[in-house]
Amino acid sequence: MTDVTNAQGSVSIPVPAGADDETAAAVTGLYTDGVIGLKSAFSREWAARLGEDIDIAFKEALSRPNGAVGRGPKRYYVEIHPEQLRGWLELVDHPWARKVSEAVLGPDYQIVELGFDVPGPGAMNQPWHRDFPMPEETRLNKRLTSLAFNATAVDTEEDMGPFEIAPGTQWDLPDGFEHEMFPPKSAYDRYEALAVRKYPKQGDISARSALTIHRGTKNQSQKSRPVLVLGMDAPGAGNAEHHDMAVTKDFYEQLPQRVRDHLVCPVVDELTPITQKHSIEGLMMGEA
Ligand SMILES: O=C(O)CCC(=O)C(=O)O
Ligand SMILES: [Fe+2]
Repeated sequence: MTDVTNAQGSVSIPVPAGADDETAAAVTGLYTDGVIGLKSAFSREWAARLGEDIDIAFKEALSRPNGAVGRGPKRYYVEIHPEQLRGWLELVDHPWARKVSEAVLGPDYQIVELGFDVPGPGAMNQPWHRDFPMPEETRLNKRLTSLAFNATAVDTEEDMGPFEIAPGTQWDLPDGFEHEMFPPKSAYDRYEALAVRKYPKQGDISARSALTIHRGTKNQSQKSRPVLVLGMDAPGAGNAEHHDMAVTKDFYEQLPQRVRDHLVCPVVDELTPITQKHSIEGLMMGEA
């Protein structure tokens, strides 16, 4: 194991024994920067289809009470079921996604969340944040217990309010953080100095620790920038209980066993549209 030293001390990088170069680079990237990417993981057509499916799910969610949660002005988050995306199986079964999940979270990693963010025209800078409080296993033992994969539905352009992330800050202790997720304004200079803006294109995917401090920035264009979020947990990480994802029996039966092995959600006769719970993020980022 190699060690990396950062503001919080030393963190050893748990590259699994016998890992190939791609896996070693991925684990190293997630333990150092806290974010990694794979260009052209899918075709542009795949991403365009993702955009169409998000569009349908977004309209459906906006049509009912609490179908979408506001995460700041003109910015929404919607949680959906796997069957609402034609490309879900290809995404969770992508060799890179499988490899990265297994190397960081172990062979029994769990698929726990599916949703999308839609920052629309007029969306503002979000407060710098992590998506949930740092778990004890991360604080005490410097181990990541979850990952968020992102897939953009559109090519990201400068005026669309790109996603911004501060590499290395997944290890930041939540000193003075509101709700253990939102660093104090006095720390913003540091995050801004570290910040990297991401410009993924259709077909690109990324993986990050949701603890790495990040924000969506101000969308000055007339276009929205829909992005898919796929959440993976190590067993026991506890994020599944915050989500309502489910699959139907028919859908489940058609999945390869290697995908079923990572599904911990209920298998049901009929899907219920997901109602978004009132979240601290919604509150802190300003209701839309
Ligand atoms: O704008 C993005 O890409 C991410 C938004 C985000 O981080 C959030 O809503 O938690
Ligand atoms: Fe976030």
